[in-house]
Amino acid sequence: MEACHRKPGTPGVGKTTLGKELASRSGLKYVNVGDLAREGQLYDGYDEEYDCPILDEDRVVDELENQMSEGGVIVDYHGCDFFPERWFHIVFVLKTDNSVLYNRLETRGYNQKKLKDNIQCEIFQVLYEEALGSYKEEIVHQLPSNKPEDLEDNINQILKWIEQWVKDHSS
Ligand code: DAT
Repeated sequence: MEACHRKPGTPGVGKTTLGKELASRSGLKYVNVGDLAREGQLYDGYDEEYDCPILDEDRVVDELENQMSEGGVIVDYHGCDFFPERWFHIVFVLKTDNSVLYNRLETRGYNQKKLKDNIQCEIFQVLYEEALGSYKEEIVHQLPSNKPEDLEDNINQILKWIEQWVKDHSS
């Protein structure tokens, strides 16, 4: 079950797949905020309409603060406006075509309302706008996530970026 983030998110675009694979190939740590919240019960009530617990954003931030200050963490979540801006050097928003996304979510057994809300969210690019509103425009990147080749391309592109970042920041 996914935690609600005030508004519907876009699960199923491939965040976890990309995040985990990237972590294993880069050596960075991977944190799944949904899992973290579930394990620590970092919730603040229950959303009856969306049929899922409501994320306690302040507690999530407190929980992550120490390791985020240390650095080298890949954070996987469908929202980003409640994280401190200083935590991130780069933000990726995955984009999946609606037809592809619909099939993935249907496979997960989402009900019609949840399907519709999630697809709608993708149509309006809510999360991309949220990222642009929360971080400097130049660090926010949209990546296609429709087919396995996209995954491979994205990983290679991000690995290159990490390598460059490390070079630029080593003295
Ligand atoms: P999310 O973490 O965003 O909810 P996921 O990583 O669990 O998404 O992926 C959802 C499903 O889509 C899963 O069955 C794996 C598949 N998938 C992920 N990235 C893909 C890609 N680039 N091409 C094809 N399928 C992909």
